[in-house]
Amino acid sequence: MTSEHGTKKSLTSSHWGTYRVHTKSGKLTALEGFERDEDPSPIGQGIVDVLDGPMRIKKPMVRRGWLENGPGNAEGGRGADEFVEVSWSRVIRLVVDELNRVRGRYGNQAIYGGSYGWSSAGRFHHAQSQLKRFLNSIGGYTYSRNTYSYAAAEVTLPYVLGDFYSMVNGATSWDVIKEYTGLFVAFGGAPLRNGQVTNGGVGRHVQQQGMQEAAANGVKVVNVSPLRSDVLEEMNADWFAIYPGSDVALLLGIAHTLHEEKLADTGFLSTYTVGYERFRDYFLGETDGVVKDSAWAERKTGMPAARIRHLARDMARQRTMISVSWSLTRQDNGEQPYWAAIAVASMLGQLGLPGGGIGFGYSAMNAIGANYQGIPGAALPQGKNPVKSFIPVARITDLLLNPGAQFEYNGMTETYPDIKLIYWAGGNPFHHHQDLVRMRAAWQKPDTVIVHEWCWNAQAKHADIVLPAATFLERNDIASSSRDPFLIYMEKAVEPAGQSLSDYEIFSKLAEELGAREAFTEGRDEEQWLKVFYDETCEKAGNSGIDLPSFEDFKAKGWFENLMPNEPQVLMKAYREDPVGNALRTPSGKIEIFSETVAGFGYEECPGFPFWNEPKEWLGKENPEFPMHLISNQPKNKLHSQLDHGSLSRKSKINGREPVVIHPEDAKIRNIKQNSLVRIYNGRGACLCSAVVSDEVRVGVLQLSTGAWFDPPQPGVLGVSCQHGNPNVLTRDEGTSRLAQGPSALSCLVEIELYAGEDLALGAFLPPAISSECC
Ligand SMILES: Nc1nc2c(c(=O)[nH]1)N[C@H]1C(S)=C(S)[C@@H](COP(=O)(O)OP(=O)(O)OC[C@H]3O[C@@H](n4cnc5c(=O)[nH]c(N)nc54)[C@H](O)[C@@H]3O)O[C@H]1N2
Ligand SMILES: Nc1nc2c(c(=O)[nH]1)N[C@H]1C(S)=C(S)[C@@H](COP(=O)(O)OP(=O)(O)OC[C@H]3O[C@@H](n4cnc5c(=O)[nH]c(N)nc54)[C@H](O)[C@@H]3O)O[C@H]1N2
Ligand SMILES: [Mo]
Repeated sequence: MTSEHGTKKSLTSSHWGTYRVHTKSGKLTALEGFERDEDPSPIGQGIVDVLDGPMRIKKPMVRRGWLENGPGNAEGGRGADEFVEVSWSRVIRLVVDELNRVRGRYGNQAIYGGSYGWSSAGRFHHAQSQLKRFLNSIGGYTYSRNTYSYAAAEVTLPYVLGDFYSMVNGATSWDVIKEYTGLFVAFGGAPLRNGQVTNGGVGRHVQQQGMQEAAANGVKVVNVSPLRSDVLEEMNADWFAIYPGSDVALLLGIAHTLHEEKLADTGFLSTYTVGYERFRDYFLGETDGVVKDSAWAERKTGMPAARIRHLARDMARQRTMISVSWSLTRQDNGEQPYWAAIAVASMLGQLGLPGGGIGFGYSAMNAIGANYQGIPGAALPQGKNPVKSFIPVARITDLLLNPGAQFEYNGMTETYPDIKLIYWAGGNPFHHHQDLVRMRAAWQKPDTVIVHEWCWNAQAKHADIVLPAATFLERNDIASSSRDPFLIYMEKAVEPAGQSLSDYEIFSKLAEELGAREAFTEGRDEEQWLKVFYDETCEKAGNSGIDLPSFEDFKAKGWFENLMPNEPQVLMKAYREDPVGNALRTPSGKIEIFSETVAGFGYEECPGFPFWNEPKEWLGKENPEFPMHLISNQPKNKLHSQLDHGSLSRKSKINGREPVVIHPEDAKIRNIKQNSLVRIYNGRGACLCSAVVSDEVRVGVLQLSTGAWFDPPQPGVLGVSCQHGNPNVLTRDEGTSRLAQGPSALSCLVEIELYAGEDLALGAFLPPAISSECC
């Protein structure tokens, strides 16, 4: 946009939205919601005060212990030692020599490059892709599979519905729901706060409007969740505040009622599914002698049997959409809730009908339930990884602690390699991983940890070598994402702070020294890559009938909107219309309520049909020591840990600490008041938080968002593992089951008390001690 009074307003995009970037005299002053977005997210503004603030990493940094003693077990030095500023030429030499040493002595599989994380939007500067392309250009790395978001579903759904991603992205759109749906049953709710983001960028936010229109059209909503605020207030949801982790039991109780009352659609079941009998025999108790009727489900969920039966009848009586939030997968046996929901939706027989059936995570992101034809973007080719060793992504600590040990995953038995070097760019395991005390100890073991970061979060503080990365505001890129009508040119708004460089420039320098410059760069700079990306985008768009302007015109305007008419979207419509011609990609071509393949793996916790396992930690049994269930869900004011140090997130803290929501009854018996400083603890760790007393959580449940930067106190302080409120010092680090080995953070019991220990000064938003290299 044109300059006026020395200010400039270029366009940029982020996972949380598209913004006009205001700068004055080369400094960032504001991020303003994109004029074409009617519901922009406030998250963007959070970067303004920190882009060039004291937490910015402006020079290459090396941990003193590593610099002086060389590579090796850090023995507690990672996350404790001071850092030494070094020059780019020095640090490039150090990284190159270390990569060569590790590759030469142990082979490339000793490098862990799984590097999970969201990094930033922009097709080209996607940090994780950059890292993987770089590592592949020098012989590969041990990689990771699946996500933290919904690993259990990524592994299970291909067996049940033939595919996962098309089922998520193909969600029936809100415009169809508002017309056709009578009842919207939301397991885990449909939290608007999560709908602020989509990976890859958002040009137009649609969730709020979708939900408001559905509410205005009289769609009834049931919120099955421990948290009332998981559904927009104006949807007036009927709140089913079940015990966390008991959704499968509720679904079994519903299935049993549907069967008993002859409400199951037997025609649908026989035409479109296989294996229903196995599931039926199970809920009737014929397989294990336990009848899973509504009375049984009452004992498991804490919901009255009559309400469960009533819900089942309500679901059968009208067009019903079942939404299962992604959170249901991030728990012990997280493979089962989706499978059970698919089985119940099959019994209702409405899959493929407008407004009926199932949806995987409405409002988990802005894209779910949107009906735009996205503009298919280009992606950085990552090359070929000759290394075959991998882990299910959430097994990182096990990998570091148990080299040579075997693990089971998705019908396979694999071996953990011995990792000597961790290389991470664009993710934060000190945010995303569970049982951080255990992970922090394991993190000391490798010889070297290299991280690209732009701010001094816990991930940077726990590295040996920190390479200062430029942010999305400091480079040019192109953004597009699924189910969003916009293609955005992300114009560089300010110069990179200090000596920071884009991940691409960093890897280009390293590749040069390692003799891989051509393989990594193909002789292109940023501008040339963007042109290649744009040409590819034009070609793909052209195939879908979308005519893009020239690159120059696109850049000058900053955005392109796909104005093609939006087809109302109905999940599994094609399959319903022609189950033979449009067979699913399962062995039978049908919905597999029983999967022979999964049964063949022989995992007793996963017998091949939707199955109830009692979670290892939940409220359905007496827990005298740790009687509260901790829900660590997504934060409203940021994406994960990103911008926790920014103004918006810091405004939401109470006395500098992350708020934890506690029910008035639970607060009263512990003498906890509004804003009390509290300590949440279990056998794995403890964190300090500030209390918010509210009945928006069910009794027995605590809600503490993820995202507070991990802040371990000084050595010697007992009984506190994080003084700022990171829930991952409390969560379990165990796979969902042997099938998916996904994270199970949401199955977590704790106790909470008033904090009576010593006064602790927060360190999360202070940089580490830094000295310049001298003499
Ligand atoms: N207890 C609990 N834990 C959870 C979850 C939960 O529900 N409960 N949810 C899980 C889920 S679903 C997810 S997806 C994960 C998210 O975990 P992550 O994706 O790892 O979290 P982020 O904070 O988004 O990490 C992105 C990092 O990339 C950095 N970054 C941004 N842009 C760039 C760039 O251009 N270059 C480089 N080099 N770095 C950049 C940011 O500063 C940040 O440190 O957390 C998981 N953890
Ligand atoms: N603002 C913002 N938006 C985000 C993110 C973010 O960090 N910030 N992260 C993004 C990412 S990476 C992802 S994967 C998605 C995640 O999307 P989700 O997985 O849907 O998000 P959560 O907020 O973790 O969980 C939603 C709700 O599930 C409920 N819940 C938890 N356990 C149970 C249970 O056992 N049973 C039932 N019935 N309900 C339960 C909780 O009350 C919680 O509020 O969000 C995305 N959107
Ligand atoms: Mo996620």
